[in-house]
Order: sequence, then C-alpha cells, then structure tokens
Amino acid sequence: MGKKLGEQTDLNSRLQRAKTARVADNEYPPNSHPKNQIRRVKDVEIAIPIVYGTVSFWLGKKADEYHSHKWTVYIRGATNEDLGVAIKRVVFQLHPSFNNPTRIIEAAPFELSETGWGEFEISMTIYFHSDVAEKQIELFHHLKLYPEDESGPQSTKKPVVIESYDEIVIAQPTESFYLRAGNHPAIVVSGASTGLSLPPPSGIANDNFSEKKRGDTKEHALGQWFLRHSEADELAQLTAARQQIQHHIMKLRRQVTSIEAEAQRMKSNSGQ
Ligand code: SLL
Repeated sequence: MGKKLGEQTDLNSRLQRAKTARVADNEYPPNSHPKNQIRRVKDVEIAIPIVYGTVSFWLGKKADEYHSHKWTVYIRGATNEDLGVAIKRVVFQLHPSFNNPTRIIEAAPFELSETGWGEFEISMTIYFHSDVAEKQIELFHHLKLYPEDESGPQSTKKPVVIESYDEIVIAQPTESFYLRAGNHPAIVVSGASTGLSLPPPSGIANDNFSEKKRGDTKEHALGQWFLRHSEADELAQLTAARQQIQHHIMKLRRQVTSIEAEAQRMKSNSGQ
C-alpha cells in the first residue's frame, strides 16, 4: 500500500500530502476538536480500495449536435462495495457548459449521468463522515467519449470505459471509525490494534432491498462494463480471509473464557 496504483492519477502522493498535513491542528474537520476527543488507533492502517471513471455510450440515431453521447461518472468500491461507510458526499465538478455544473451526491452510489458532446476533465471531491476525521480529497478523471481507434465505426452498444484504481489510505484511524467500519467489506485493515478488538462481521443483511436503495454497485445497470482490477480482487480475498480469522479468534476467546470459568468453579468446589 502506498505505492502508486492508479494509471491516471497521482492520488497516493496527494494522500501522502494529506497525511502529513493532518498533523497540523487546523486540518481536523469541524466537530472533531478538541483533539483529545479523538482517540486514534496506533499501529493500524485502513485502506479503502476505490475505482473511479466513466462509461460513455454513443447515442447513434438519437444523437444531436449537443448531445452525441450519454455518459456516467462514478466512484465505486473496487469490488463494488458500498463506499457510504466512509464517504459522506462527493461533489462532481463538470465543464461550465453544463447547467448547474457543480453536482453534489449525498449518498452511495456516488455517480451521475449526463448527455453531452465533448470530452473534459471532471473533478471529484470526496468528503468523509465526521468520525473518519479526514480532510476531503480531490480526484480528477478525463471523460472520454470516443474510442482510441477512431477508424472503426462508433457503436451504440459498446461503451468507452476508462477507470482508475486507487486506495484511500488512513493511517491511525480514529477509534470510533475503526470500531464502526473495520469489518465492513469496503474497508481493508492492516496492522493489529493492541487492546481493541473489532466486533464480529455483521452478515451484511440486504434483506430489505426493495425498500432501501442500495449503496453498493454489485448489481449496477452498467456492471457488465466495469473493469476488473487485479489489485482489487486480491484485496477482497484478503479482507474475506481476515474476517474469517477474526471470527475464529472470537470463537476461541469465548471457549477460553468458558473453560476458565469451569476451571475456577472446580477449583472453588475442591477447596471446600
Ligand atoms: C472540448 N474542451 O472542446 C472541451 C469542452 C465541453 C462539453 C467540452 C455540454 C453539454 C450540454 C458538453 O458536453 N460540454 O450543453 O448539455 O471538447
């Protein structure tokens, strides 16, 4: 972690700067002062693997001069997990030729769709929940409408997809964020906290699909076009393994406690 994985951006070096900057008092988000109210978990690092990019379809017969393509820009969990666990809001800044070019998305999935005619750079500012206690970060993505090989005919069926993989790294997370989110599938924890153990992973209950809009992108309408990122797959496997181990440790701890209690009982009985 910490190595540059994105093909297009320099997120990690920006995060590195953010990490360094965080040491300064005035870098803490509102409500997190005084500083001693946030206990940070030493020796633990949290990574949130993300993918951001655009999927763009040519409109074919439906195209007009100003609306030749329909596109979607998004930030998603790298294995399509719900990023709402850490991210509160994403502000997408579009080209000034769009109506209301500043678009604020207040809940996962963090995405928006538009129609247009030209390519430009989209900026995305990610704001975190207050217990994450991290400054916002800004990412940039170049919207691409036209395929690299422009000799062939454009297709309305096959979109142009450009994605970048990266990781949001949080060194020494706050205790409250670590305890709240450490077992969430969008989160990868490395290092071990001495003294703080995570609650067992809650079986991400998604029974109430129909009533609740889902924040993950596992069954997204554009899902078939999302790219696979090998780093993301590896991390997802590690997370699953870590959760299994956590589960096992909890089970063993319970067994130890009950054996100890039994031993204590036998000891006090035989002492009588
Ligand atoms: C270009 N520098 O010249 C770029 C600018 C702007 C694209 C592209 C607006 C659509 C709308 C739109 O697509 N702007 O008016 O709704 O290629």
